[in-house]
Amino acid sequence: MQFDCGKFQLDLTSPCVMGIVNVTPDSFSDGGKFATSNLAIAHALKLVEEGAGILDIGGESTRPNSTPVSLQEELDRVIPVIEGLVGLINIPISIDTYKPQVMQAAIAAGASIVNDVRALQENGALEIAAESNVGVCLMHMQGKPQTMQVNPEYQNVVSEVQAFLKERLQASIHAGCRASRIVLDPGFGFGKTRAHNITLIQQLESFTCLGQPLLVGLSRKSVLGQMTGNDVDARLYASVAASVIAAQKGAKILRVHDVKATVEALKVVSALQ
Ligand code: 7PM
Repeated sequence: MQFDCGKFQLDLTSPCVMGIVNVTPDSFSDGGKFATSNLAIAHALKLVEEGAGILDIGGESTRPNSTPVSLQEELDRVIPVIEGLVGLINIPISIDTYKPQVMQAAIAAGASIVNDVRALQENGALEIAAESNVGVCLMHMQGKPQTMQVNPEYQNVVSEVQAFLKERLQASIHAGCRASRIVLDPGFGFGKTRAHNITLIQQLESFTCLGQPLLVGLSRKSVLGQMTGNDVDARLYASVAASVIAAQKGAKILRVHDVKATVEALKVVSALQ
């Protein structure tokens, strides 16, 4: 089980932790662009030390319920961080964006993975992914970030999410992305109720029939808040439990905020499996 992303070939025999680096002025400082970039880079280096196998850099445009970020603002946030990190680390950098222009600039700056919550559906995104040799994460989302949590509905959430991912996988391969460059993600919390999220976790193993490595992002998400009653800043233990369960059900990449705790827990999972 190997994931080809740019110059990297990740061995996914044992699960890999993708550390989240949010580059948002409020999440790091109230200072200027330079201070924000430097704090994000310092945080990213800490996640590498803690054992991250991938860093996922995001300028917030993919977050549910967030005020949209302009193209220029997103570029100003993420590109300096990628440029600053690329010479310092030896693991793939992922760009969390759905905007083709951001993908292109990020790849030029040294990103090796495109993590797209819209699964390359924006005009031009498929072509950019195909023309480079980056890895791609295709994620499922129902609806648009602003309204997707209003009243998500499915006849059968598992088969509908799988059918969507299968279609996007085929479209990506048809556009010229080799299958070894593609990972799939059910998109927890993106147009899903608590019951939908739980069903998807319980039946995660059935997604392995799509033949691609699975990426799971449950870290600090509201479904874990609903289960524990905890606010977002107190969901560490719940997040680790969710990553462990996801790994046992076949997830190969765990997208998390808390890298050290997750890496340690997954070492135990690997040793005992
Ligand atoms: C508010 C709510 C802020 C949710 C941020 C989020 C995923 C992702 C995100 C995921 C992939 C977060 C999310 N979630 N990309 N980007 N999979 N591939 O928790 O589950 O970071 S944004």
